[in-house]
Amino acid sequence: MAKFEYAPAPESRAIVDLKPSYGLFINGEFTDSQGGTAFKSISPSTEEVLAEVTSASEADVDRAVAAARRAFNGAWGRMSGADRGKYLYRIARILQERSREFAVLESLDNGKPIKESRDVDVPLAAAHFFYHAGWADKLDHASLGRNPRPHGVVGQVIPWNFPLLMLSWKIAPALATGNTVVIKPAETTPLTALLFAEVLQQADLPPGVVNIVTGAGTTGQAIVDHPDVDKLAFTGSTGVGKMIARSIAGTRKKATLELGGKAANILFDDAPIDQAVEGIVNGIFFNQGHVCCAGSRLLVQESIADEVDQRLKRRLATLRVGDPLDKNTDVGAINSRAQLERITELTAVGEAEGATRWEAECELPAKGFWFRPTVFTGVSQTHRIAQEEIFGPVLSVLTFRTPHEAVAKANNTPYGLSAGVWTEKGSRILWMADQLKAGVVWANTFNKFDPTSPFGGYKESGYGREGGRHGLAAYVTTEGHR
Ligand code: TAP
Repeated sequence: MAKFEYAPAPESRAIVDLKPSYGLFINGEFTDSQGGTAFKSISPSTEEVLAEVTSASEADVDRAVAAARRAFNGAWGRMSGADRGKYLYRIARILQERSREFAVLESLDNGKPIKESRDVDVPLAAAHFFYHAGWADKLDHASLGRNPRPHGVVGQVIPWNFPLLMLSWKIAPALATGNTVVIKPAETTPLTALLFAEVLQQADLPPGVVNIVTGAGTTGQAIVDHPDVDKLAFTGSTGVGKMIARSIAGTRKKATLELGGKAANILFDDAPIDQAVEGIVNGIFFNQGHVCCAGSRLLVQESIADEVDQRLKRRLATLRVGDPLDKNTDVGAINSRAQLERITELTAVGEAEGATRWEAECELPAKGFWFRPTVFTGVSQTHRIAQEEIFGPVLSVLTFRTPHEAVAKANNTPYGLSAGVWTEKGSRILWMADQLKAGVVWANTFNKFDPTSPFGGYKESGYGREGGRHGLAAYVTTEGHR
């Protein structure tokens, strides 16, 4: 098939005004660290240093928690829900006004294509603030229980795959319910969180309501271990989630954990195949596969396996991999060298274990961290690439004959975050959704997100829900549930 050539269509980065270095955002202002060190945030697509960022020390985390506590005991704690809502609306509108700036910065720091940061991450981040703004004065009517009240100071730790969006998932419900926040963005993607601090200043949010401390795992651990944090919200790997669960066991701290996944995207022989192929591509190659709910295992009914294989590979050959700021780019850079090494290692294991590897033919840029869209066929259930989260643009294909076999294979993983079902038959969709042990089941679509819809996992994918009324519930305590 002839491949169209595209002229480059780069988005200008002039809109982003990066400072050479950033402090910590504590009590409404940027401050220097007390005893912390500095680290560099680089662009994964060019390895260029974007800015120097502070690694917060335990003393810094302590200052941030103290500022959050003062704000909670002060004006914020006494504020009406209607007034809190006004701040959330203001933040949402400023995010919309500055959306291009956020999209460009997110693509620079994370490596994701601008069309994703522009059309998915930033609009959804604003939508989360709009949605939760609406709840702030209606909590008594949200069926959360009698007299819902905030926990107090909330500690939040987020990953690098959707930096601004995960920050919004965390901060918007916390503020709507009247809590105050100390949040740590991931080490490799701190820059949109620091730009968000400017939005908070612009919105005149009272000092200390949101504190942003940058750093690595030790900074996250300091938040988790701080005795004056009432609730924790974490998104990231199952390994770190388990450590957090262990370290708060026996304390009064509440926690929600949103961890990894190994979702099955299940394709029946009556499904519209071209539409399903788009859904498979979106399911695993969206955001370079750095998605906890990615459809990383394709379960395809045996009778159509060859046809799907051909159509899928033909479609993958048209994906454009490269400069994240180019508006034509479909697949951007892998977020870090460490993640690239993990993907490289696991895919080598896939070959060694006997699966057949196929890679899209494409030229990769000379600098930066890149990985070709990859498909493994002949995968069996025991292969590590069928069991472990690769968190990259790699699809493992398995086959099945009957719906029962599909369910058994789909559920045969320690995870349970999401799943997809492709079939024309409505009754089968309902039956499958009932059988699948997954927090979200998409039918004839994949990777759809909305702030009104609760998201979360079963088994090692964590506990608690984010989004919707269920997400609000995690941020309040009600009478009889202290
Ligand atoms: P994690 O290490 O779990 O990172 C998530 C967040 O936790 C980051 O902010 C991280 O800081 C912080 N953190 C690390 N150690 C901590 C500790 N002991 N206490 C408190 N916070 C801590 O994930 P990762 O290393 O970025 O990625 C590793 C694997 O996790 C990936 O390959 C992928 O499989 C999975 N992952 C899953 C998700 C989702 S959404 N489920 C997201 C990202 C990664 P640093 O950034 O500084 O390490």
